[in-house]
Amino acid sequence: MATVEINFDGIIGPSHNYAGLSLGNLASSSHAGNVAYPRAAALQGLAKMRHNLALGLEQGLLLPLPRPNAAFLRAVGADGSENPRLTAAAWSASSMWTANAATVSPAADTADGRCHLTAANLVTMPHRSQEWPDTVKQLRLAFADPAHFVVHDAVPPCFGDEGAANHMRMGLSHGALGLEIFVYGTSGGAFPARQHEQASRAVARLHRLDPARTLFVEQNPDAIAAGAFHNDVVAVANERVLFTHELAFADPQGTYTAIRERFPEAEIVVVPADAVSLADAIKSYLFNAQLLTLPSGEMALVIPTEAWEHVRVRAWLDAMLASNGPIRRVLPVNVRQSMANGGGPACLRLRVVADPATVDPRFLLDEAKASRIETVIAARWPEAIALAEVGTPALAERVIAARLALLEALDLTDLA
Ligand code: SUG
Repeated sequence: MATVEINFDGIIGPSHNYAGLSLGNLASSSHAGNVAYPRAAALQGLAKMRHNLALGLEQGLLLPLPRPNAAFLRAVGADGSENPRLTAAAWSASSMWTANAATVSPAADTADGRCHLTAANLVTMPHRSQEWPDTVKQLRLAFADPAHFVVHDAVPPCFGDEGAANHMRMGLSHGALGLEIFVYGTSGGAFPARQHEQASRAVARLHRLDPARTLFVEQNPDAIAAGAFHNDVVAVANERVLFTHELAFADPQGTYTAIRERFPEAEIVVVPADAVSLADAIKSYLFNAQLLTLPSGEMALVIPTEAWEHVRVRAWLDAMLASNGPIRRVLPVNVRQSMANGGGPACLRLRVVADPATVDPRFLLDEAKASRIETVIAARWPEAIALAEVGTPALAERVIAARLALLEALDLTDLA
């Protein structure tokens, strides 16, 4: 099979909860302390994967990381009872947001003609900073073929790196030479700027990208301050199209010009702030969408139902669909459990351009496997988790056994 885009969604783990761990992520803070529904959450995520499969697209999966993370608790000298936030960090199911697992450069862009993946260190948030060693282990299994893939360790923790959430790629097609756009933050007012410019530059060097086809762009500090803790909350690109909020970048016109100079075929769809304010964009997650090329060649935007139901966002989408723009379809999906932690459809997936035959088939999804996963989730994932239960031995036992049952069902006990 030819090179295609494969979206690898993170299966939402059995310890999914609302601990409010992410300063600057307004949904995370505002839902802190709510009861979470891990089973419903994982089934919503699975339904999104099936939705994309049914569109005729290649779909991959990544497994939840081991939680509670005993190694993390040991490393901070805690047994899990002293500090509720440390306990919650060790229990977080945040690896579901695989857009933060790594940055990916397809083979067409790299000097050695292999697809490069660099795990993200996620150092800004303690609960996320512990993900990368297990992420690397998983990526090295999924993308083990050295003729086609290189998996790099995370860049040093002095430079925060949040992976593909701050990386966009444009090109005539997925398999063609692309323009890679890295978006970094310098300040975000009261909120942290999570992506360091030097992390982006290190990843570009490690991936052996052509400097003439690489751009480094500053995120608008006002966007971070308004709650766009990752660039993918305010912009998304796919092939020829960049779909962006007017206030996404520190220098919007300079950014568009730089893109057009390097990629004249670029079509930039800008949503003006007077139609959809930054606050509306962040609340609805309009841009945290999967902009997909369907087998017909048409582009579709997979958005959260929150965006579809938002009056001003809906008005803008209706006008866009009525115009002759490059995005021809809008497809709402329900990922409400993830959304309440600030993770929309785009956060839940890592895009990899590759020939599926070169990927470990255990990480590729089809209907039969989706049914197997569904059975395990329905039987083993806790129905509800209240924050007070996080850290308890009974729940730990349940969460560990649930993940193990999934690994067994997928023949992936190498990750146990
Ligand atoms: O890192 N939320 C995640 C959401 C990640 C979204 N990803 C992208 N935009 N690509 C984060 O802030 C919340 C956890 C909690 O509050 O319990 C959390 O980690």
